[in-house]
Amino acid sequence: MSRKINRRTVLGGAATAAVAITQTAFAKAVQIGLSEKEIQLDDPTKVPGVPPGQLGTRSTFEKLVKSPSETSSRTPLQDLYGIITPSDLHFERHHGGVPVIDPARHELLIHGMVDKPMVFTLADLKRFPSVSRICFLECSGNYRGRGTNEKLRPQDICGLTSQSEWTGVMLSTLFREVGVKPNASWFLAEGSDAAVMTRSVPVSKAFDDALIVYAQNGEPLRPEQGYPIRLLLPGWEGNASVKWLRRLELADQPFMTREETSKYTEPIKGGKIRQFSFTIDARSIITFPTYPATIQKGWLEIRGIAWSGRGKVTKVEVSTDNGRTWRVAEIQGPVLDKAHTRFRYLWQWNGSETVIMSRVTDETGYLQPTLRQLLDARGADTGGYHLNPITAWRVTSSGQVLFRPEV
Ligand SMILES: Nc1nc2c(c(=O)[nH]1)N[C@H]1C(S)=C(S)[C@@H](COP(=O)(O)O)O[C@H]1N2
Ligand SMILES: [Mo]
Repeated sequence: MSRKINRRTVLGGAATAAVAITQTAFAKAVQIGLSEKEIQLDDPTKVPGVPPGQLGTRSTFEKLVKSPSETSSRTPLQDLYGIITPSDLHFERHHGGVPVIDPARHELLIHGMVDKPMVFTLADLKRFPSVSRICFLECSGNYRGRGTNEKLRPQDICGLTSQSEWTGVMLSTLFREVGVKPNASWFLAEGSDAAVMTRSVPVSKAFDDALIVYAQNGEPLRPEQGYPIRLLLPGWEGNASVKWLRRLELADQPFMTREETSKYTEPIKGGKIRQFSFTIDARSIITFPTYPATIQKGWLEIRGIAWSGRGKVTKVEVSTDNGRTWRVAEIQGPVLDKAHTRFRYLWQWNGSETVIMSRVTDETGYLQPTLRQLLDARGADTGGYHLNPITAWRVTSSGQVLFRPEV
């Protein structure tokens, strides 16, 4: 029996010549087990197309998905272009799930060491001067790569970083409104999810570049990103950017919450623990060619992203000989502060087995280290936070690209 189908079979024979095979019908055909190749599409010039709809769709031919676990889901970095992460592909990390919050009843309380404690509704927040900026958000637990698994994609290794254009109000504006006392040096940020996430943040970050955001890539924040409002600390570990924000309390010392004592701290040499390590260190990763790609002999463009929580990316270097020599890659603008930045490097693969990798330097002069250098500096048992090592990919002589696990 032929598995060829057309719009008539998919639409149950009821189709008339005026009905095109819609995305939905096409998706249905894929769902019943037919591959795109087996589906006989109509000549698109011979049938009317689908009329405009209320929402746009992504092509059924594109399989862009996050890879969810119980606690997080990861951005498919290897499948994306440019520097903005589509909102539905922004990574997610929730400690108590995504709450449903009615924006009309949601309020933000700012109190503690302030002249005038105040409660802001969402409408109040939107009346303040609005600011938009593009920056990345990355979980400090964004590393996987030790072990023996070669079948890891960029998404699996470091998919807990995404980038959006965020819109909201500067936290400094609100702090001036309530009159933060001169001796207030820390503030607590509290979320209204089931985890009631709390973190202490230095007041200096508020007067630097912290935002209370209510929009992402031109639309209200997504529920997964903290609808209706979240704290956004550009360049700092994602955990401190408290989602579903409901309360800020000013004090003259940190609050020592669970997330900054038992969690989100790193063991370092000498039996010590590093605490409040907020800044995301510079990192880069090749996103093409990587597992599961297969390449052909000849010219190809090595592509990737680089970023730093300390400012702008100034240089990216690529090695195509397992780190023996490094060549400067081209940086593709825009180069923004604390933002994913694209790089590319034209490479002629001669068909022999090799290892390719990238490393970034940021505007403070910091150079991305190897895992070995990181562990030597911090101690081998430093745990899983703030690991930003150079990531290497093995190209076999048949052109298969595999992750090269760290040793
Ligand atoms: N209220 C609240 N805020 C939170 C979290 C949470 O579970 N609850 N997770 C934190 C962690 S660990 C990270 S990495 C980021 C993830 O943000 P995203 O899900 O928008 O990518 O949000 C942070 N803010
Ligand atoms: Mo996180």
